[in-house]
Amino acid sequence: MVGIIVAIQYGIYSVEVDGVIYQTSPRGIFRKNHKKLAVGDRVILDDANFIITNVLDRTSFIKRPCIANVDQIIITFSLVEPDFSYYLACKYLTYANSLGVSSYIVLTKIDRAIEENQINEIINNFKTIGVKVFLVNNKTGEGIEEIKSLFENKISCIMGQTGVGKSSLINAINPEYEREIGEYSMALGRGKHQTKEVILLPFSGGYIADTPGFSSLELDLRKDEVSKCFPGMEKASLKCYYSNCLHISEPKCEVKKMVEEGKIPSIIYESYLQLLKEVEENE
Ligand SMILES: Nc1nc2c(ncn2[C@@H]2O[C@H](COP(=O)(O)OP(=O)(O)O)[C@@H](O)[C@H]2O)c(=O)[nH]1
Ligand SMILES: [Mg+2]
Ligand SMILES: [Zn+2]
Repeated sequence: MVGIIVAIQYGIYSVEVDGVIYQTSPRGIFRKNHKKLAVGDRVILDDANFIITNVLDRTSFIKRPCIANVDQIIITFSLVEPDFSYYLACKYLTYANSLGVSSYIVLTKIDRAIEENQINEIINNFKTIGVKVFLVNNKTGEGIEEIKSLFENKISCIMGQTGVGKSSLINAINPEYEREIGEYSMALGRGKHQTKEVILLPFSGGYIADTPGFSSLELDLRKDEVSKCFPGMEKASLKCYYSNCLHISEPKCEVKKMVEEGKIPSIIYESYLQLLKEVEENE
C-alpha cells in the first residue's frame, strides 16, 4: 500500500495510509544506498510487516526544513515581535522561487498595527510584483476562513521566523492540533507539541507542515540565481540585454526600467540590492 511519511522521530517513521497512521521503519536497503527519506515522501509499505520497501519520485524537495513533495510555501510574517521586514520577506520568496514552489505571504498580528497605512502599504507593494498577502489575527480568528481554502488537497509548508505565529495559525485553523505557542523572546514551556521537527498535519484533503522557525535562512544561491529568482524579477530578468544581468547598472536592463516605472516598488528593489550584497559576502 502507498502512504505518506507524516513524521520521523527517533528512527520511527509514521506513515499515514487512508487516515490510519502506522509506525514503520525503512528497509535496510535505504541505509545501504544512503537514501534519506523525508517527511512528505510517498512510500510503499509492505502490508505484512509495515516496512517501507520503496519511495516514489518527489515533485519537490526542501532541504531546510527537510520536507518532500511540498506544493506551496506559506511564508508567515508578523507585523510586530518580530517586526515585518521587506528584506526577509523577499528572501523567503526568493527561496521558494528557487525551489520552483509557489508561495504566499500570511501577515499575522494585524491587531497590533502601529499605523493604519502600514498594512495597506505592505499589501500594495507585494501586489505590484504579483505576490498575494493574506491578513490574519490568530487571536480572534479574523481572516482564518479565507486562508483555509488555500490548503485544500495540497501539501503546504508553513515557514517563518520564530515568534511570527506559525503554531498559532495552525491552531486557529484547527484547535485540535494543539501546537505549542511560545511567548516571543521567552523560553518555551512544556506540555503541548513544541515544533522541533517537521510534522505533517492532515487538513482538507492535504497536509499542513508545521516547521521549526530558524533565525537565519541560508539561501545557497549565487548572485546570478538571485537576480533571476527574486520576486517580481522572474520574467523581467529574461528580457534584460545581458543574460547574466544583475540589474545594478547594466545597460538595457528590464528590471531597472520597471523600477523607474514603479512596476517594482523601490523598497522591493532595495531589498534586492541588500540580498545581493549578502550573497556576495558569503561567496
Ligand atoms: N496579538 C497577536 N498575537 C499573536 C498572533 N499570532 C501569534 N501571536 C502571539 O505570538 C507569539 C508567538 O506565537 P507562535 O505561534 O508560538 O509563533 P511561532 O514561533 O511562529 O510558532 C505568541 O505569544 C502568540 O500568542 C496574532 O495574530 N495576534
Ligand atoms: Mg511554533
Ligand atoms: Zn537586468
